[in-house]
Amino acid sequence: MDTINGQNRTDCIGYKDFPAHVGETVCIKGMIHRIREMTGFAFVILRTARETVQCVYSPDFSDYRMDESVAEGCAVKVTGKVVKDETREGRYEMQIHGIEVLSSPAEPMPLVINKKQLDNIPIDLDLNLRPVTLRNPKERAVFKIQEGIARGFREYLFSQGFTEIRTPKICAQGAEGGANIFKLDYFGKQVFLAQSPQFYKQMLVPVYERVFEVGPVFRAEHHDTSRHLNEYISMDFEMGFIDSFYDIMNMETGALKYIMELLKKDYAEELALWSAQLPEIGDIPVVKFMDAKEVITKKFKKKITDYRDFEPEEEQILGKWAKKEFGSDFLFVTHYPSEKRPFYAMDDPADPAYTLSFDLLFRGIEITTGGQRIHDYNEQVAKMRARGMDPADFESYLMAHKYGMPPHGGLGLGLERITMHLLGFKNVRYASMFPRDINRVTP
Ligand code: AMO
Repeated sequence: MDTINGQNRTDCIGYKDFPAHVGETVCIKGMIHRIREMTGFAFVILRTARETVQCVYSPDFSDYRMDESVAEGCAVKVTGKVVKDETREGRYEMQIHGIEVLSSPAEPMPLVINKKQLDNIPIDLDLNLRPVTLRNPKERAVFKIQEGIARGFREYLFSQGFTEIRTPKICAQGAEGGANIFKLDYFGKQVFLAQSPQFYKQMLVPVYERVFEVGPVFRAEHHDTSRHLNEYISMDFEMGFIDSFYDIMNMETGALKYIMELLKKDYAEELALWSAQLPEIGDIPVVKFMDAKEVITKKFKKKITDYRDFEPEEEQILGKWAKKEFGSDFLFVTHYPSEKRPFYAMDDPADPAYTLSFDLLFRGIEITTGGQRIHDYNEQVAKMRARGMDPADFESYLMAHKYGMPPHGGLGLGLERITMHLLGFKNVRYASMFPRDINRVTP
């Protein structure tokens, strides 16, 4: 390998290049995933960035003789001839002429990673061994699919004139209220880890009109639940000059349609490993919060104990209802009670007890919160005061309102939550590469 103008050049090719090199001698690099000894020959399965590649060793192919230094877990460069795989239509393999071992593992694998899927191991063991368990192609596929979701979100918003932003994660104030905020000692001063990029994305609306961010946010969740992480990836956008919060719901619908198309096109193999069913997205049904509560009591005969928010079981009921009634995996619920929404949410002028806000449920779990925000300075200050907040603590945020901002709104979509429900996981931790929960900060 030599370096020209800062670019690495290697004579090796990838599996995708195999069809163009049939009959030629080439090389490929990868990790030895599996060795299957047969009588008189052996399969050496290489794990490359995205594929597993079948290489066949036989003394008939060349003078090269494979020995014990070639073992599972080795990083290798394999040289050989590309041929069509006679047993599998449309697949190619390599007849080995030589293997150069680039590095060898110090110890054997702590568990079997080279089967179709990991054995049924406890979640804690899986997560403790993530640097290894992720090498299993089915496990690896989760985060390739997740890449596709974030990529789709990004690509769609670029196509709609959004600007990508990166905002601070060390903040002077919490944006979402509540007790689930991490406090941090900052050279003797108390600061906080960002619960969301809410303030910054709003501040940037008068600058760029439409902004988005895909980045980590932090929530000090005190309970161990199957749907909460202490650090998760939030996909946020904020847009100016909206006519109503329905503009935001439309933008999200467009983004979700684009994401599903992209997954279908570019991530089919990974989805197949999980037998994942992509949702069809047409017009997503919309129901008002109080009407949804009525559906739960009247149609499902469940007694409501809290009229300010949904219990997880109620969301599941609504998920089933949306599927049965509208054939939709998604449901927008709008007009949440003001009491349960943050201070920046705009109240509905028609009934200020409710907000111009929404959640999106996907297969019965909340994946998005969004809505219209207060843009008027005096209105925002008044709402803060009514909640016992001191506007002086939010001076830099309120600068945006003070010096003028357009009607605007936006949303936050939890990347792990959508991944979890797309792949049918029971626990959100499976959808986080290196999850952080109340008991876990490693790996
Ligand atoms: P909210 O707090 O509802 O809204 O969060 C938005 C979305 O983020 C996901 N989410 C979580 N995912 C994993 N673990 C958690 N602990 C967790 N908490 C939330 C959910 C949720 O729907 N600023 C607003 C958004 C906005 O209005 O723009 C906000 O953060 O998918």
